[in-house]
Amino acid sequence: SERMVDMLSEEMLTSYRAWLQYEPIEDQSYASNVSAYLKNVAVNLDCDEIIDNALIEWQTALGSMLQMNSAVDVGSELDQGLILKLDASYQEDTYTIDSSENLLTLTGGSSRAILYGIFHVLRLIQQRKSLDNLSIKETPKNKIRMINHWDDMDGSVERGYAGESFFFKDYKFIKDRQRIHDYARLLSSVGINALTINNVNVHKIETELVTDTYLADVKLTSDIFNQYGITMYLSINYAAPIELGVLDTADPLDENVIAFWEKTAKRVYEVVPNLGGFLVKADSENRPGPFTYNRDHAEGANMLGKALEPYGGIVIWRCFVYNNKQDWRDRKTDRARAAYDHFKPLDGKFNDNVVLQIKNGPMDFQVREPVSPLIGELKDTNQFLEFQIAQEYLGQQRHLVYLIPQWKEVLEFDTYAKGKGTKVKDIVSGEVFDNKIAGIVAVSNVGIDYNWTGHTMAQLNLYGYGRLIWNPDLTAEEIAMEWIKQTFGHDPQLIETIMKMVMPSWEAYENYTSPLGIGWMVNVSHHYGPNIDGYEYDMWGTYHYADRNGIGVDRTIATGTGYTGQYYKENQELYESIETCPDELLLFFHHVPYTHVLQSGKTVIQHIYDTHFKGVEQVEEMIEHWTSLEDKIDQRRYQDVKERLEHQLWSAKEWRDTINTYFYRKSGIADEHNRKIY
Ligand code: GCW
Repeated sequence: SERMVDMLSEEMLTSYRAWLQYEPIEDQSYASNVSAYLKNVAVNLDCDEIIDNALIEWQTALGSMLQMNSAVDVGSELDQGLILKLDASYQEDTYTIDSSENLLTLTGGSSRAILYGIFHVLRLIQQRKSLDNLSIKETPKNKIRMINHWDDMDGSVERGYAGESFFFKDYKFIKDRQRIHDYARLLSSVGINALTINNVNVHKIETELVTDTYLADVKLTSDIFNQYGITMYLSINYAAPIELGVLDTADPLDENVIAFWEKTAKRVYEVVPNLGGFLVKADSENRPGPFTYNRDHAEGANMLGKALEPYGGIVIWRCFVYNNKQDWRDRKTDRARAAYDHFKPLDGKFNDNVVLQIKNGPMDFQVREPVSPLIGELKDTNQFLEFQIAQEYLGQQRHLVYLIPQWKEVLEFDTYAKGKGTKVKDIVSGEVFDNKIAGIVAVSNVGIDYNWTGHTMAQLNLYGYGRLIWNPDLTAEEIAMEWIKQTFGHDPQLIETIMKMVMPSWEAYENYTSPLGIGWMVNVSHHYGPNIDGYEYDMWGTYHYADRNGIGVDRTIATGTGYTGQYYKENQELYESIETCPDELLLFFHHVPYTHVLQSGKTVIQHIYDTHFKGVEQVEEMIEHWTSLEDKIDQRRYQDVKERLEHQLWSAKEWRDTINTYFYRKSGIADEHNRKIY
């Protein structure tokens, strides 16, 4: 039967190849310099499917870039070319690349490390870097580097902005698995080694993923990922015993429930022995959980942990637990407090194979939030940090927003958990508290669109996510630069121009949307476009408290919700005081009059006006930059980005005008520069 990929035109395939373009190398002197290293491959290790895939990648890439056929030999000695070998003393994902006199040696701690090393060399070549005198040693900072899909089996993707699922359609697994295979290549090329394929909101049919109805398909999918060194996990329904009609309770301490999960785990691992484990969203946004039975989350998670233990599986338990029915009159309940309030008291109570998954901020992937205070407070509990590559609140992949700068701020944040310099990146990597299981996960931004991510530029966020969590010390500039060269080529003007577009894009988005850390102000439920009072007057219960006098949420200990008290002293003091609280988070922590003067010297109201005019100008500049590249980019990708930029400009203006007029009319204070405000 015809594969979906075969139906893509050559033009679409260019988009589809993303950063694995392997464009023919035109620079002849570079080509001849590197060729000697590439002519032969000597494989001095036992081959498996991962190594096979690495070699296929190698040959495909070199065929395309250099029109050369790199001959593979098992067990031979070489004086020119690439030697692959394993070193048992290396960590699993560690590899080294050394070169001298036309000999390139790639040594890995495992087959997967060899695959990563192959991609590393190809990345160097795609960037036209020299292969002379290499002495590279790479060990990823994070052991688990994961993607979460929010795909449902009807084919839809919750918060998906790049078309439908390429795993499921009409409650079946899609038979054409080429797409999954190519996805696995993309992910492993940037070091991703784990993923879930189904939504954390597990509905009726998806509950059956752990049953014989679907297990054979789960296995087939898991195998494809395994062949690229990626371990697959499943999101499960906490209420599965009820949902599947087996029991009338899901109480984690009930014997029958325990037996149900033991039996389920046994069967799952019989069919899918390499499954990584389960991901669970419980007691959150109307999902069932242990609270129903007056049990705590440790009791809930540990019950599942025990069931998976015999098979080496792990339970990933999300901390996105909050009361979404907060009444506006109740000024003490604070959604921002919830993760900490629920999970801090349980520190040390979780099994060894349970890990808590914590969103980067206390709310929900807003353009600007402080770092979750729970990170650094769990001293005796495994944890994952959760980002969102899908741009749910950041323009839904219709706006160009480069997310790495935002994530870097999170990773570099000093929690002071063990004194000065206890950064988030060292906590989530497991180093600070010596965790057995540790890492970073993010919500996927891909779908069945021919370019994977809807917006071509959103490919950069997927690429960058992988690179950043492998090595958080890479700069946002380095990552963008690598991606541009591999995706669009080497023209210096092109590189410089795209850099000017992507680097300020997060700031631009923040400028024309919600100011000073207040967040939200989006349309309820679909979360696109401005609606300042959307959530304010909704029963979901997320507030900004703007009135004619002022705006902001008082989260201080002194007069507010006490949220600042969840931070270590240094940060607590920083945020508690209106004098020291950073401008960009002021309204997250304080309720102030519009005339309040920021550290920047501007009043809050003038800041709102200025940033909103500026944000729109920044998008206009992006468009100018992009149109200057028309001759340097293939039409498909050029048009794809151009259309979205034009929409972004329209949307940015809508934001600007909606926000400006709202606050002008609420405050009655005019713009100092007398610009047009409706
Ligand atoms: O960001 C919110 C989304 C929900 C999502 C939830 C979560 C999967 O609006 O769509 O549900 O977070 O993270 O669980």
